[in-house]
Amino acid sequence: MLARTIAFERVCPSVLLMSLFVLSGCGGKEAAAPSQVSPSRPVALAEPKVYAMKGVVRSIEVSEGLVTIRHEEIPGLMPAMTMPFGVADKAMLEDLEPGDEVEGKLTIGKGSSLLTELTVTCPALVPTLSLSPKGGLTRLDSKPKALTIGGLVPDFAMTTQEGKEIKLSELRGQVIVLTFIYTRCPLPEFCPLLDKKFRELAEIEGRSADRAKAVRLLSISFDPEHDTPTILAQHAKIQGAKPPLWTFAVASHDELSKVATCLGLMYGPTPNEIMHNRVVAVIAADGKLARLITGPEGGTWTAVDVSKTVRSLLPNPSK
Ligand SMILES: [Cu+2]
Repeated sequence: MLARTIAFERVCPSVLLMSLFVLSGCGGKEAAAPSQVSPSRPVALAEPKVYAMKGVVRSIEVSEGLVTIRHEEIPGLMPAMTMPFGVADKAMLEDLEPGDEVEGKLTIGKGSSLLTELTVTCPALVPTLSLSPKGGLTRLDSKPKALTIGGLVPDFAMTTQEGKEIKLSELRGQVIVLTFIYTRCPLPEFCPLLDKKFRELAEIEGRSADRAKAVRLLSISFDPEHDTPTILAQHAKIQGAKPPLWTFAVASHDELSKVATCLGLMYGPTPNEIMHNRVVAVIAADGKLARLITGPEGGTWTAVDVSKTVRSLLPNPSK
């Protein structure tokens, strides 16, 4: 696997060409879900011992010299978990991004532990690079501006699982929870996980008829070459999705480009799959962005929590 020690923003063009290959290795490799975050607990050993560590960066505190990593099992030391690590050289943290897959050496000595030789093996999908729907990466001139909370979500057209052409703006009046998926996704932590969370959300929102009418869950496919309305309808049935509360739809790449950048969505094909990140947007009844879930939170958000956001946007929040 290629190593990266500089941020994507500063990647040279030749590295850009290789990046799609690098990205194709990302996705389903995160360590088993940790149930808790525990502080770094040094183990007293007579002689310092060095362990190889692999994981995904969750957060970085450069001034503290700390990086929180959801790491895989470290044989002989500890099971997979999320925990902060101290680093010898704070400069090592400056170019890290949450979501970066990393490798390093963990030295456990007398009453201390230290992370060294930290390298990025697979960069996080950060929105300074755009994955072209036709394949390959396009470098954007500047980091695209994500829509700020309260900004109007740009309109775009899509076709529902019933084959009906609709525009996002036609759904004004309802609180919309929108995500992007493709039905062939092989990575359990990506589209199948988003489907599962939407299923839970649909179950919560569907408990009262009034609430179900006021809310629309939209799973939009970015794979129009495969995800026809018929395939979406089959997929919806498997998911137990009952439109209109939970509707599947598909949009063309041109239409998706109207919202992808401002919602931080990136997707693009590799030989075996479509690489993409996870984005969930909660849109208020007036069409304005109320909440945007991207980055690592794209995989950790809960239906109960998003449902609270939805409830806060309804005219009668007690419903
Ligand atoms: Cu996927």
